[in-house]
Amino acid sequence: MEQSWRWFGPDDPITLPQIRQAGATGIVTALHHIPYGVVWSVEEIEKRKALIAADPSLGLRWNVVESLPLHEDIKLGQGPLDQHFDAYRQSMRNLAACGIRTICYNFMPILDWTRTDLAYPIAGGGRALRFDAVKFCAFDCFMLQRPNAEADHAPELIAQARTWHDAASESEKSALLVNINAGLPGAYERYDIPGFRQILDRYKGVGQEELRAHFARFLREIIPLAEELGMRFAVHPDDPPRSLFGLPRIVSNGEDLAFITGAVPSQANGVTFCSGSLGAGPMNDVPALARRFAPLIHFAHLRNVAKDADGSFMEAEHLGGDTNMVALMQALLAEQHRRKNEGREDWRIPFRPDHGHELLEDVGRKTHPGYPLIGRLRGLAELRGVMQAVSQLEHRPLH
Ligand code: DNO
Repeated sequence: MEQSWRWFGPDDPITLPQIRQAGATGIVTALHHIPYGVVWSVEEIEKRKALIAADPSLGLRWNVVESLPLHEDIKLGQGPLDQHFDAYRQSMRNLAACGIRTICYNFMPILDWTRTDLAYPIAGGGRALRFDAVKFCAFDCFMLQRPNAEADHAPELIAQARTWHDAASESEKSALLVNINAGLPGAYERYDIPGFRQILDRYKGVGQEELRAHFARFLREIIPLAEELGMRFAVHPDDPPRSLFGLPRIVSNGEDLAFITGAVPSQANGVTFCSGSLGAGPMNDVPALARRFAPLIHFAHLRNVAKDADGSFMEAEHLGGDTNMVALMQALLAEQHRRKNEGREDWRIPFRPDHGHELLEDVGRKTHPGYPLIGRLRGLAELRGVMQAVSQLEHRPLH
């Protein structure tokens, strides 16, 4: 397994030497300054690559793109689609020309990962990300006032949400809006309430069937070229894996992954196995999903969540929470073993500690929500321990 780390580029307050000290050698990054839909030029890609490799003593390399984002039109199935697909394919050619071949992307409509709290206090003074079903319901029903929103939430939740909303100050409400928007790195698109209503309006008529059809079209447009270029595409699951704002979500469970990987069957059409996103769904047995889709796992995000009965969840310690991380690691190392025995050169699965609690000096530092230094360093260290133990006990190759 290739120990990797998400780096947001030169503006990230976490430096490359710090990442090396955390023990990672793979750098997962993206050209966040380029707006969605615009081609990534060879020059821009080379610039980022050179930055990562500038100090050879660090031994870092750009191993995964996260993400090569899709223009919203592609998800909506509207607008100048041919132009968008051409631009996307050109970025793919340019990345392959620079030797970067593993690409993470998602197919979540409008919002990427969604939380209601970005700094929820944990014991001892640290902070964590949290999704609170009551606050989310309050936002949907009483702040956004989405028509028929009540139909999508349990009556007990709506009652609690009303109480929260009636008691909340203006600043608590605006913080909630900011938090719900926070999962959009990169193009930094942010919506206010009218903006939200407008973009939701554009999705009228796009249900699960339509969104799946748009996804299948995207795959037909890009997977043949990915095969030609020797690239591995890896879709990131929905986070959380449930419908939000009445929008369909189609990368949430085993059935969804089977549809996607079956739509254009190919080694190039694979999965980013995000244990935290999948783990937030009560229907998902995370290690079983890893075993089921193992040959198509091109990249792994490892983290854990602790779920509540009402649909809320907390981001837990990497080895805490509801997912058995040892069983998951066993599945990933077994898959690596299989790849190595096949004689594949690319047998190592890149993974990164996903998210992390803000711990110690992390608190108050302006890092991206979920991406502090010490919390992730701790997560990676714990995962490395599990990896070592499983590989020794089961005689699996490590790296
Ligand atoms: C959250 C991340 C996601 C991921 C995208 C991939 O922390 O894992 O934002 O980068 O969904 O496209």
